[in-house]
Amino acid sequence: MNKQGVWYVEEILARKGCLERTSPIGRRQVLAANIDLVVVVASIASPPLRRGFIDRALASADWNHLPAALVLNKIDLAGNKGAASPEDLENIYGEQAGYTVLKTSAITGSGMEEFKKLIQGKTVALAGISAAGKTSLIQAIHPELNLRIGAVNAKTTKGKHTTVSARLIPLGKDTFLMDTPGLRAFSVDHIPRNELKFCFSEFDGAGPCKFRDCLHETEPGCAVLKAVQQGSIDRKRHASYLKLLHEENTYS
Ligand SMILES: Nc1nc2c(ncn2[C@@H]2O[C@H](COP(=O)(O)OP(=O)(O)OP(=O)(O)O)[C@@H](O)[C@H]2O)c(=O)[nH]1
Ligand SMILES: [Mg+2]
Ligand SMILES: [Zn+2]
Repeated sequence: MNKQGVWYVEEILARKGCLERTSPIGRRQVLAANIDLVVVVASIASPPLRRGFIDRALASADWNHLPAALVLNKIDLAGNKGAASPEDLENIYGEQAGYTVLKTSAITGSGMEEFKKLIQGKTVALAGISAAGKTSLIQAIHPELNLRIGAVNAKTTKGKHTTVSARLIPLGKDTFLMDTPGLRAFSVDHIPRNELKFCFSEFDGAGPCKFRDCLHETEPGCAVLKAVQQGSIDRKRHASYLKLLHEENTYS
């Protein structure tokens, strides 16, 4: 209140933890607000794992200083033809990039105790492409919820976009899980070009580059490029970074 006795807004508090993307029409879009943790859900097969999607979602969370974890779902399909290797992904996203990586199966129940522990006491947004198994994971925790679960199109191996709107589901006293519709695209055009490199946490550990403003592209004396060559930073992660760095208003 000022001296004249008029109320005015002193401060607008920043929304706690927002997950954002750039929408297909080029606007910044809040996918989930007031969350403590983003869990990127990816199925190791059926639909095939999309590394690009994972990297975008993780980068977006990072840019908003939001903790993120990766859940590799459908672990029961490991070893099947075309399935991604959970061990490789644990090494890349866990050991190298420092994220919590869990392996789950909503069908067999494998890894569900770890998943429950991860989300305990938090408000969590699930993000992933259609049919990764987001709703199935919630349903596995609370079978009585009777949520709609879709199938995978046998021909295209794509999901059918079963969940159509975001929904916050209370699980116990202080745990909330936000189920979200499967995303086709996760553009991060809203992240400034020169800040993208901070959204790939393993780049930090590579040591200083010769130039302080190094973009880790082709610069001489780049510690990140050296780490990629030596194998301590995954080549595909670096390729994802370069793709984001060079894309302008393209949505994939
Ligand atoms: N084999 C296997 N299938 C699973 C697993 N989790 C989910 N599924 C199947 O994957 C399909 C899609 O599951 P949903 O839970 O609807 O996927 P979603 O991520 O919520 O999909 P959208 O709502 O479209 O975004 C269903 O046929 C599930 O039965 C799993 O751990 N293993
Ligand atoms: Mg769903
Ligand atoms: Zn560099």
